[in-house]
Amino acid sequence: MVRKPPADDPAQDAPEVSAPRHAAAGLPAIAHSVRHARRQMGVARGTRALLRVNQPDGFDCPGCAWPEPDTPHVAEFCENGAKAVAEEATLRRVTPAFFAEHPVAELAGRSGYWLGQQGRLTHPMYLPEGADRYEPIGWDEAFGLIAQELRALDSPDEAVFYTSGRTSNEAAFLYQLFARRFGTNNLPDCSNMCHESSGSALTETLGVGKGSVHLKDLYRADLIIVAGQNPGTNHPRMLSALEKAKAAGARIITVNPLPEAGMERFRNPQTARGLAGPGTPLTDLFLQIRLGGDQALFRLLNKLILERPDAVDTDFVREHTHGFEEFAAAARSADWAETLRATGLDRESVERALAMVLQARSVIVCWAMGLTQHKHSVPTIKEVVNFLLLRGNIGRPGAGVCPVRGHSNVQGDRTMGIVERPTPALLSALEREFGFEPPRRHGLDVVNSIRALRDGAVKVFFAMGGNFVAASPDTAVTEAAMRRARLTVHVSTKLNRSHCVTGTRALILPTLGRTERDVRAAGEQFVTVEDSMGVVHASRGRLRPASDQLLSEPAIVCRLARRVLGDDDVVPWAGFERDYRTIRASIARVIPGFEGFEVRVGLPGGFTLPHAPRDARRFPTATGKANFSADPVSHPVVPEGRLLLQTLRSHDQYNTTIYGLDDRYRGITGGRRVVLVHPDDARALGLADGAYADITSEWTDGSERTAPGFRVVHYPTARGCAAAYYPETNVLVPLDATADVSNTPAGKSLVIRLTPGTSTGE
Ligand SMILES: Nc1nc2c(c(=O)[nH]1)N[C@H]1C(S)=C(S)[C@@H](COP(=O)(O)OP(=O)(O)OC[C@H]3O[C@@H](n4cnc5c(=O)[nH]c(N)nc54)[C@H](O)[C@@H]3O)O[C@H]1N2
Ligand SMILES: Nc1nc2c(c(=O)[nH]1)N[C@H]1C(S)=C(S)[C@@H](COP(=O)(O)OP(=O)(O)OC[C@H]3O[C@@H](n4cnc5c(=O)[nH]c(N)nc54)[C@H](O)[C@@H]3O)O[C@H]1N2
Ligand SMILES: [Mo]
Repeated sequence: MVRKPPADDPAQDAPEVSAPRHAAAGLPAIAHSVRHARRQMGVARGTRALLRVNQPDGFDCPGCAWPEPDTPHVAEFCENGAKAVAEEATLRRVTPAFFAEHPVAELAGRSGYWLGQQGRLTHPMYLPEGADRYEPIGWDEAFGLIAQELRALDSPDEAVFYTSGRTSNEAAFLYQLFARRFGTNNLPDCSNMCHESSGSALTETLGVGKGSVHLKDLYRADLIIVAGQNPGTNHPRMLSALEKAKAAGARIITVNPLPEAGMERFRNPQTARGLAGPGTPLTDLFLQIRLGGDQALFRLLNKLILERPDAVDTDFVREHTHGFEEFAAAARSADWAETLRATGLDRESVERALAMVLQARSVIVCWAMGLTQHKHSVPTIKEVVNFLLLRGNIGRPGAGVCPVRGHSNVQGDRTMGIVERPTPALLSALEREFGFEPPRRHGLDVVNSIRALRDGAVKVFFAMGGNFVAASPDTAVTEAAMRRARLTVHVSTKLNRSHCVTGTRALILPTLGRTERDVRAAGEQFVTVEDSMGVVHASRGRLRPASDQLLSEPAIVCRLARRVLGDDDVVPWAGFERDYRTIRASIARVIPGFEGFEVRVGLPGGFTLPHAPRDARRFPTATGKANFSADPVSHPVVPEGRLLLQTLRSHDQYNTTIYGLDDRYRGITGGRRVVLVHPDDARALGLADGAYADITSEWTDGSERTAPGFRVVHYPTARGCAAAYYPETNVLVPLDATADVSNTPAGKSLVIRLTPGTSTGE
């Protein structure tokens, strides 16, 4: 059962529901930004903070990874960027007195929302063995304790080092260096739960696991397909780019089980027309697909393209690709009836989509979690690549793959070597630069780290940011696994659930956020980040730090490394901590594409990393060509009386950080325990709008998991599909329910049944 939270914890199970909206942003978005900023930061700090977001001399928005335009608007942020900044730059504080007042067991009974609302962490805190609450600890003592536990391990592989995607390039580079110098590749990161499927599919087919388009390509595209993504909430500045693309003549197809307001109509708050007028309609064709139907859809489109010989870019296919015949044979056998069943679409919509595809010279496909978090996500994304290769839509202006990344520096962290299966080239470069032999054994990703913790094979868990316990699948299993660790350490800005579900001993190490001034021995420092389109630029914190006890992430890694490895280590940790230019000098020698880093990052707008398929139609794959694939088509099979559930974000959260209880565009306020179901499906199950239901997921091994007390909302989602918010629904996602190849938790296609229940508050 879900325990009713204490009375001063905002109730999350009394949602009120109104009709979904049909447009995003506009004046209400500005009003919400200002309200959040004032509530958390006050007027002066709030204004100062927001005017520095995404400006050349300011900091990179800690929200999403969408790129900045070359000439940013004075207010180059969005409602949700403003909330991300307010959340970090808040004036509220979690001090040692707070921890003295609240035992860990009590904090564990709190909602994630309440924990986050308490404010910024100010002091290093320690939970000794058997103690019931955290107590303050000095930095030196904290590092000493971690060093002692790490040295006591039988093997370096008994430690894991998790990263969330807000970490700067500099911190990420040092962190992977420390893990490898210590002796392990156990570097799971949030990407394992996010775009890993994209990375796997793109590396195999194109040779580079990243997107191949720039902002200017979007403005040049004839057709943009946005599949499995809700930019109105999660990448709001993308709507400005789509608006600009439309003004230049692009058409947009949206593929989604939900009609998301942001893709319907956009009221650009930076223009008068957007503020006062009706806004710009974005979607020209809405394909309301069933969850997990995308591979079947793209396979059928590919068959239809193949049926028109002049529609295929035969020169491109001949010169640049491999595996065409096998792919074409598979695609030709695609079946209309089967595809319509898998997708829930009608024949006319598919034909309209095809007509738009055939009319478009250049096509871009954008996607996010709706494509990456299914069992068959990797073959799905490979089918998208087939679709683009067929008409030569890779490596020319206005065309390409555009996986839209989540965390603001998740792509940069990977580039810096945060990866559990490093390439031999990376390891050799590290060896050349620092003169030690990095471990070659592959390490653990997120799901395998949980298994290893569960089995007692990992004893120290260290997190550079994030909220591992709440973000990971199978909450009960993950929490039990975490409690088996000897030591859990979190480098964090804000209090979260991972601080309350700990190993035998636990540490919280408070750190500077993106918005804050970072002064080291050599003076004020800046850091760098890489956006979703491979552009690297500087980020300079401008605000006074939340406490004078905070250390930057690079400083934390350097001091820990010195404690563990000694002051005479081959890596110049002390120098790195003093002056981040020395870190960048090493990055320039180790990571391809970073030559001349210090100079180029000083250029306006930074610099773009090389991308062989985009720049030169060169494909560094195993075959040396772009690879077509011929995977079998699959889609989730749902037994009678069951639904497919996706776990997704509300408009008022950042992953596990809950900003508020207002999922404005979907018309849901005052609560988060809701399940959106098509009215006809709900009625067939005997569930009226406003009824309460328990959600039970059914897994192939016969096991079941239940989350009780969700208000049923009749909602215009695709038939047979349902939606509910993450992280509350992570209790329903089995640890073993992962995507093939990428091992990403399959949180977007759970077979569930709904049974009448009661509100958990009752
Ligand atoms: N404000 C805010 N911004 C964020 C985040 C946040 O939590 N809040 N999170 C950040 C992170 S880490 C990430 S990864 C991104 C996430 O960005 P999104 O991927 O946009 O986030 P989700 O809420 O998971 O939404 C998934 C979308 O895909 C659709 N979808 C689900 N399953 C399918 C399917 O099978 N097929 C198709 N075609 N569509 C499907 C859903 O209806 C929904 O519109 O956003 C980043 N930005
Ligand atoms: N069921 C389900 N599960 C999912 C998803 C889903 O769609 N459905 N989405 C998955 C995805 S895409 C992702 S990316 C993961 C997210 O997983 P994580 O990245 O682990 O989770 P976040 O909620 O983003 O982490 C928030 C915490 O990060 C810390 N933090 C914030 N800024 C900083 C900083 O600058 N430095 C440091 N050191 N700490 C900071 C704060 O303490 C805050 O509490 O969740 C995944 N889990
Ligand atoms: Mo993500």
